Amino acid sequence: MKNSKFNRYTITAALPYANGPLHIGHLAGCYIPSDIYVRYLRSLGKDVAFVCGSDEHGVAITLKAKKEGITPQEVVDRYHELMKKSFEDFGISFNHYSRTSSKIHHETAAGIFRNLYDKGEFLEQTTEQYYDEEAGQFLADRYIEGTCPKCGNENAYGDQCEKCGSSLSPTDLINPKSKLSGNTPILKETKHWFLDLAHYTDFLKNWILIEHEKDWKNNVLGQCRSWLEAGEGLQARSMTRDLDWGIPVPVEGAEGKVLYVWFDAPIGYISSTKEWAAEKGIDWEPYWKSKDTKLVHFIGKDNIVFHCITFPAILKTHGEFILPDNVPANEFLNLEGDKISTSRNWAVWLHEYLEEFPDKQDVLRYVLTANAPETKDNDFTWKDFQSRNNSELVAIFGNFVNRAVVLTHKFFDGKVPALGELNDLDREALQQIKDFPEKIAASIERYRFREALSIVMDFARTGNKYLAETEPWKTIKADKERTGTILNIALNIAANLAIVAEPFLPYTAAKIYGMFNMEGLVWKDAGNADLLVTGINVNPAALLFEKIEDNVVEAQVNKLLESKKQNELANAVAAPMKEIISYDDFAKLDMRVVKVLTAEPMPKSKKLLRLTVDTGLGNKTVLSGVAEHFKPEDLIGKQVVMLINLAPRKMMGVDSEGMILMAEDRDGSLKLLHPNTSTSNGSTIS
Ligand code: B3M
Ligand code: ZN
Repeated sequence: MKNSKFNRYTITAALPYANGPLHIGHLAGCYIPSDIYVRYLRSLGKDVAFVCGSDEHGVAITLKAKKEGITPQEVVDRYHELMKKSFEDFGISFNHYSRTSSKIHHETAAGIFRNLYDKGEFLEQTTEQYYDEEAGQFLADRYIEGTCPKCGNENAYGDQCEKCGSSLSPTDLINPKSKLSGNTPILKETKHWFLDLAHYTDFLKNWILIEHEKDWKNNVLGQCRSWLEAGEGLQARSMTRDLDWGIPVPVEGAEGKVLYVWFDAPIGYISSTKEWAAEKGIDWEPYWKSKDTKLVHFIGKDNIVFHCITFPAILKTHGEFILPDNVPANEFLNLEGDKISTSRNWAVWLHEYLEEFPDKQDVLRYVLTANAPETKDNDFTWKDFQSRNNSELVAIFGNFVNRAVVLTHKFFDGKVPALGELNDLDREALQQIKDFPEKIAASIERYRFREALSIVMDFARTGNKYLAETEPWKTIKADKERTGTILNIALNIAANLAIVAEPFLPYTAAKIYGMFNMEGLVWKDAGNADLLVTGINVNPAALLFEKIEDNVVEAQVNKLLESKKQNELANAVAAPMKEIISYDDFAKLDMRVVKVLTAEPMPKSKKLLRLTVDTGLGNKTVLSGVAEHFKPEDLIGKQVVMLINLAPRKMMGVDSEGMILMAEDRDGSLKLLHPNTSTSNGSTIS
């Protein structure tokens, strides 16, 4: 980046929908990668605007409001604050975090729509759209679900299939169903404003597939290629919706209609920049309009079409804006082998993580980067989290820094010792201090954060190896000066390590800076072996990482499994009804309230309990297959329901003279049926 043609950087991270808390998939998808990149740029001293904000429009919000029985405004107010706080808590260092319900955003988005409208860019078309007659509403985007015509996913949305990434129109869906009523919708005419994307094909092909063929990621190019080269070509897409939540369409004859959320949301990056610049008292325009500004959009793979096709088409038509230099999209992160899902509560929520692992932000940042879904979907597991913490952060990174600092205190009273005569090992270590930062920078600049982080760890390994080979704990006995040289070099490796680790592990870097009293160091200082000058004080070693025990991660896995179970229960369907019977069939059953007098396990049986019950007509013996569900004392003295005229059946040499009736819950557990007040034994049930 030394001879970069750019003087300014506008870095955006996708605006998360304000319809739920943030989870690890969000962090891994775009917020950690963008934060690493931005911290690196800032460390280089670059002029950066890192902007984001809550996406507060669209059906994602109105559906959530309906589900919770609150207003869309209440939904976005609640989650905007929660998300903003989670970002801060994890050190995602936005310059500005805005929201699309803000006035400045409404004005900016409406202004851009109007600009395109005045240029005659929209096709005004009356088409047939799906309409839910029961709800009295058109079904935009996520109000409708059906089968994806491209991949067969049965839960594709009206605007997009999250499984294969295809962008869709509601009428593309096979077997469409309204999310409001579950009904099959009807088609009804309505007027909308369409962006004729076909008209941009040549420009997009040239810009993406030729100009950026070499520097964009393969997963991004691949998706773009499939849209741009698809047989039917790019389709016109409606930029307006029949909804009552969003930015009103700023033209006549559009009452009751709002801008499509994917029209306004990317413009949120611009509004957020405007708001930031206004607060700082600077001009926002160079960040979006100067050719020497590098614009980079960090997103997840389901957002590729909107950032590579639609938004650039809008920016290009408007004419004043720059286009993104890159759109580094990540694939998806799964959790313990299953797709992360808010509605199924299959997620690690950021606010909950921090409750259980306070001060371990960097551990999560580390694991999510080391295992980032950069080129393919990846899986987060708690086992991997534990082992990366224990065998990488603790055993390699933490151990190295700790040894350098502790030995300096032990042998040199906490003062950086002088560098004496050098041997080959020393010279090699000094060379590594020079080389590592450049290698790490090269990977960051190519958006290869996983690779960059693994080189950071190699740097820490180099430090450990150097100490193991030079053995300062041995040399101290005979040669204090030699020991001083070793620790001087080790401390300088640690100081360099802090600088290059800072974009990835900002909290850890701050602790190391604190130990070395070296606030204010930046990337250009890295590569120097004299960051810590002879004689300066090093503070006592601070704890960087600590071991995570098995029971801690097991508890996390159990929490997930429990939530999966609860969710399955909530969604399980009751057993289907048996065939209809006549009253006479029913009247044959003699069911009574009986009292359990004794209960004892049947010898040699795991399942059976032997009960004596008072039926009001005398005592009966019943063998009941409930030993795995109840202990004898759970039953003794209880009134329960029994079928007393069931033909006796011999089991294990004992006649069972009836059957105790119970409810079997959806999870297979058994529940006793009691009369709700005390009832005479032998009362009939009919
Ligand atoms: N809110 C979609 C999402 O969270 C959307 C991103 C907008 S970026 C301008 O996947
Ligand atoms: Zn699909």
